[in-house]
Amino acid sequence: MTLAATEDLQFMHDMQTALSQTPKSISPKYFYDQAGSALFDRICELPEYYPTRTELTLLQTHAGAMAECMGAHADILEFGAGSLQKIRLLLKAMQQPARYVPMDISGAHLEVASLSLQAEFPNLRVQPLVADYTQDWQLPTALPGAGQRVAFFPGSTIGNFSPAQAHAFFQNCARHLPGGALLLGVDLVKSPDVLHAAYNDAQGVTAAFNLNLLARANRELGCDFEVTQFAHSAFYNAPLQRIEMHLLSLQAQTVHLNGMAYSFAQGETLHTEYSHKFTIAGVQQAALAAGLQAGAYWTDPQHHFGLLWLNIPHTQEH
Ligand code: AVJ
Repeated sequence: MTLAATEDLQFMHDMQTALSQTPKSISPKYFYDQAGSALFDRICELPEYYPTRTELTLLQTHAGAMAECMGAHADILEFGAGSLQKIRLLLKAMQQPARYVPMDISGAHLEVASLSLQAEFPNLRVQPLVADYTQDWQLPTALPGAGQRVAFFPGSTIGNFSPAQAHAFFQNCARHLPGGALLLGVDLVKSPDVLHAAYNDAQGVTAAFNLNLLARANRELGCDFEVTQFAHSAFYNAPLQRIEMHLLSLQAQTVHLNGMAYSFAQGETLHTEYSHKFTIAGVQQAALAAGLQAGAYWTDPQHHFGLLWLNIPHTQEH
């Protein structure tokens, strides 16, 4: 079976599960088909959406210090092959990076990203890895002679995880990267107004991004979502420190998938994303609970975004 077919089956299965549940909920990883990825790129350019440009500025400003933490000949793994812009800033500052392994569920996306990076860094060993970092993963074997293994997880994508999933993710890092480190980008807790605006932009790009999930299900799974009868809903859940995105049914309606009918009551939602917000101390504590040790961190003057260095201890020999 081809990879695309496997991905389709997984989407079909997960959408079926999503529609059968109460409350209805699906993984945000399904936002990122071609149309969704293009919309996400537009989100990153929006005046209200500060995370991307703040993180890029942090990387620009502190790439030297981060490269110093990495040391020479580091073996870099990136979760998601989203933004080559970010890894490029690090690679340029690093001392002879040994290898770059971008990990992504989308093989097509990975290939495009890898080829363009390889062209830019001809001496770098670029080794794409098709895997789902929201599950468990396997790493390629260590490179002989390489330096520290460093995982890079930018964009506050960790905010999509529940606290339990984030814990499992840290544990996987601890297990697979002993003696290495994790460089983690997180969106920080801030004024609810700033957060609300970032997910309810004036141009409606975030709304289009959210609603594209339904259009994608219609295209790929043969669903019959009436896209105009759903509304984008995004709000800050302050006690739980997270933005929640939902698709809100504007009327009572029925959707079909695979010959099965699923009903939505008026006002019922399909939950599509959590985007958790963090404090530096909170991340360090959560990482420590999985055995990772806090190192340096970098934030902007407004404390909108943070990049944290987390050391992974060598496994204890018994
Ligand atoms: C890529 C998951 C970090 O949570 O801010 C942007 C995705 N969702 N606008 C985020 C997103 C709505 C983004 N992450």
